[in-house]
Amino acid sequence: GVNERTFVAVKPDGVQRRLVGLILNRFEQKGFKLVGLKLMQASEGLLKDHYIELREKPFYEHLIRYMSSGPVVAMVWQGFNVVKMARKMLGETNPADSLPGTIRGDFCVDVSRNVVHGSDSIQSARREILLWFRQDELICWDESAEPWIYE
Ligand code: DAT
Ligand code: MG
Repeated sequence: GVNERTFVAVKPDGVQRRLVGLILNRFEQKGFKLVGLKLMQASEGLLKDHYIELREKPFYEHLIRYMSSGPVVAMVWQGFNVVKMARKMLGETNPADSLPGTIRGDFCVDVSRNVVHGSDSIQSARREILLWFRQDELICWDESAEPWIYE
């Protein structure tokens, strides 16, 4: 429904490469509503928890080091089908498999420098939003454009 939310983060490479505005822009232009946004240096503990499902992977430690190598921009977007749509807008995990027009397809080439994160399911979105944001950091607001975005 329109109350669906997802967690998206611009990774340290995206911040360093000044892609934050552009990534925000894509989600805004699509018609999703921004309900949470912050620049932060993620702790190793937070990142290990965030990527807990990948703890057995050979690239896990490397991934945690990359994700803690600089600030990230954490955001929560709300809208119809936003979890699935955000993943589509990101492209495939490996930028080599990502179509032009997707964020990863347009802005990166290396799987371990893939610029952006997006929750992969409604359950992960719920878990990740709770992990990254306090309740009072999520803002419920009426968007004036809503009748032009939804019938
Ligand atoms: P996604 O970020 O598309 O949800 P994932 O959850 O499988 O992908 O993996 C999390 C991140 O880990 C991914 O964005 C980049 C990194 N990663 C995934 N597979 C990798 C691999 N084979 N080598 C290096 N890093 C990898
Ligand atoms: Mg994932």
